Amino acid sequence: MFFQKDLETMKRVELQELQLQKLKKMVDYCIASVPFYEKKLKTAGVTGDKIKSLKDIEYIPFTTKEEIRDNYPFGLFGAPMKNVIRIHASSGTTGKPTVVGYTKADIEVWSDCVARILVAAGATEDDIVQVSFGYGLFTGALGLHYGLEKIGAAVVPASSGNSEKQLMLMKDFGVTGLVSTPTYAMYLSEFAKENGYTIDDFKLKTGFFGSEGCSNEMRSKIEENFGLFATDNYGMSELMGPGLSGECKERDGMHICEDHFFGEIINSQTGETLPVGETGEAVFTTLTRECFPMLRYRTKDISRFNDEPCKCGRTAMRMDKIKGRADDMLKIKGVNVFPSQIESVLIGQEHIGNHYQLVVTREGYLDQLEVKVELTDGSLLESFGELNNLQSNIKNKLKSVLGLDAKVSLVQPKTLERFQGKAKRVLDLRNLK
Ligand code: DLL
Repeated sequence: MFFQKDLETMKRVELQELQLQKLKKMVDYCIASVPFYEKKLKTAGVTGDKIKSLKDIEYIPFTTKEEIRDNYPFGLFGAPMKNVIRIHASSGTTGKPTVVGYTKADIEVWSDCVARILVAAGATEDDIVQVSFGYGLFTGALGLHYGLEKIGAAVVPASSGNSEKQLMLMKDFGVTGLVSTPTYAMYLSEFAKENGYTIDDFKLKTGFFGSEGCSNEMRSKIEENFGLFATDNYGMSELMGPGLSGECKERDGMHICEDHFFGEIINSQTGETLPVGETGEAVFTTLTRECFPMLRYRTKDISRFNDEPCKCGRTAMRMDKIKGRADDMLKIKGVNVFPSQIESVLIGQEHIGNHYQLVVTREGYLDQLEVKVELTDGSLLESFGELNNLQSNIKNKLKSVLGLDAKVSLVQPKTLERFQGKAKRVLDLRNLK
């Protein structure tokens, strides 16, 4: 099933020609409507007609999050306020949020993109879908909401929090689809068990999870707990929000809405563009956005593109699950470590739960990684032998995956923090910055 079949199955050469035409227009649009870009492109000597092929995009300088912040709040808007109909913002961990705006046409494109990924994942107009992302400035909830309405599904805008009520609605309304972060879905599924619900109380079929990474191991657990089929979808507020890419039922990469976004993979350190198939930082250029056009925006998210045909018939390039963020990648004793690698070791391990925390410290000149994991059964803490075995088992597995020694701390069940939005699992206490 497709939402916009012609666009989703377009021949790649035609798609690339369409991208080129849109890119040329976008460059001229940016020059005409955003003084920041006018200056930048002038310095680089780039105009729409100088772009003769998609490769010429490399003449355009990158745009960074810092530049968005420097133009807070509306400095990068390409549309006058009278044409802006929505404003979102991402909180960020420090300082002012990044603010993004949408015209009427932007909201249309956004909902189309989200509708595409929902249909690709199996959603239909018969579905009743609970949106358990927090409604507000965050793009996740309203983004999914509009996409769901576009396909005619019944939306239950539950927002996040109040897990008792979430489960009650899910059961009483016969909810068939769940939109949330994978962490919250995991938490809800455990909370359901603890509160006496069984899998038969729910009619869930599909989980549309996104906004943070999730290992395949963790996803399988959620699927098992809730009896659903889950897909991953990706996006970021600076580039519209959810809907940039999403998995189809083949689950072999997330199809990028390439007629609206042109993607590149670059070497994060050198800025050099890498060939399709190599892993690096994803960079996207919006091809149609009016209010918040972005040229070569550096996402800091690490992925890999794949332009091989997909069994589902969609021709759009796929991107691998996000491996981590260039700035989340931990460098421990000189070794590059992504939290996702640790998660894949932990989830599925017997006797331990699904919540963990990574604490990085520096003692003298030496980095230490502590992996805190919850036991599923607290009584194990009384058996030194068993505890020791479990600890060294995890330690060895981590060593073989990461290539470094980590301290493994097994803690009492339900003592680590739970999250209703994106999880914050890394505590880096090294003060390196
Ligand atoms: O999280 C947009 C979104 C909402 C996507 C709902 C999918 C579903 P931000 O809050 O701006 O926007 O955060 C963007 O979240 O740069 C990634 O690091 C991370 N992220 C988003 N989706 C995924 C995913 C939304 N599927 C940042 N896997 C991005 C891994 C993801 N990381």
